[in-house]
Amino acid sequence: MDDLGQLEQDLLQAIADADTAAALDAVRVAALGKKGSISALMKGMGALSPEERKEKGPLFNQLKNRVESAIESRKTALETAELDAKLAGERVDVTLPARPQSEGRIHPISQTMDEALAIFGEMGFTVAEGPDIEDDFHNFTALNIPPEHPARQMHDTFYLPGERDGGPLVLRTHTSPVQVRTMQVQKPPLRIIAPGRTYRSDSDMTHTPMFHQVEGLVVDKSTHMGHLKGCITEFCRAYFEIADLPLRFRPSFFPFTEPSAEVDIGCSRKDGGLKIGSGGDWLEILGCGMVHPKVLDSCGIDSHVYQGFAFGVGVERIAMLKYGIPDLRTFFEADLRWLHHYGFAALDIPSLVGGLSR
Ligand code: 2NL
Repeated sequence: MDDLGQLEQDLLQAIADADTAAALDAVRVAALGKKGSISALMKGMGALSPEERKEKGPLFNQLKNRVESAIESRKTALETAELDAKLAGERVDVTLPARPQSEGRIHPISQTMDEALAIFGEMGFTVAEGPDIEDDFHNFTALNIPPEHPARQMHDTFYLPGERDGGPLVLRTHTSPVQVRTMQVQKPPLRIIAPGRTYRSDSDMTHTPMFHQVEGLVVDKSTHMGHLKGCITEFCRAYFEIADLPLRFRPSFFPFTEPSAEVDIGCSRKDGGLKIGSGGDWLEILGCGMVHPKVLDSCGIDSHVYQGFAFGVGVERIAMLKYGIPDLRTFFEADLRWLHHYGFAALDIPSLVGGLSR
């Protein structure tokens, strides 16, 4: 083999042996760089005779072209191999189980309020809201609970520093003041529901200092007790999901309604257990009545033209009954294990959330 053939063979072997981009570049520099072996051949042409130049020139050029294209294809091969190795290392294993996602829960109080609001919403009620900090007038006086009235003591009120309109500030003891405010600014017909937090200075097995109420108010020219009974009956049957749930309206007393009633639903009590529905036993679940004419007048509604009914439901109580929560105080202990057990999924669409795990 002549020198040129030997040089080509050595270079092609070196190119094939180069296993990194850097090693290949070193071969390129050694052959085609300023001081490279092929560059030296090219430079040496000047010293040749015209005949020799005519013979060797094309050979040198062909050698140079073959080496260049060998380097180019080796470079492509190395880049492809490098990318393949990188992709193999980064491969996503689609068979791995998904990482667990922590999922929040709807608190049973929120769930129960949402359900109640949905039912009253269907009946045409709109939601009204008001401040937790109230004044004496809206919480008591407008509701026919004058100063020194025993109901003020009954309500175990939290009083706050400061006063408004000559009376003390209080944490509202019921959501009725929301309805008072609505009557002051809207003219009948009214059909509102007032959900929210309420406060009484009372704490034992069956009382927490903060609790929730959903109150309702309907005022129109000819609203009567039949409307009250129909509305409450509809609500109880829809909420407890028992179409023939028995109801009983018992005479009672509230300063803000006349007549007043307490409502019992049918249930059965057997060996410590309680089942809502028919069964001959009764369970008190809410209070209601026809709005006292004095309350309408205090709120700027002419009691000679308008009459109405109102009701108040304890949210904790109806939540405990429907969802079998035995202890009132657990609602507000912020125990995540409790919330996981008694809470509700925000998006209860099994096909989209949680997959086969639920
Ligand atoms: C109960 C009793 C009740 C009302 C709330 C009310 C509101 C206005 C006027 C008249 Cl603005 N009444 N609310 C009426 C009767 C009963 O709640 O035991 N709730 C847990």
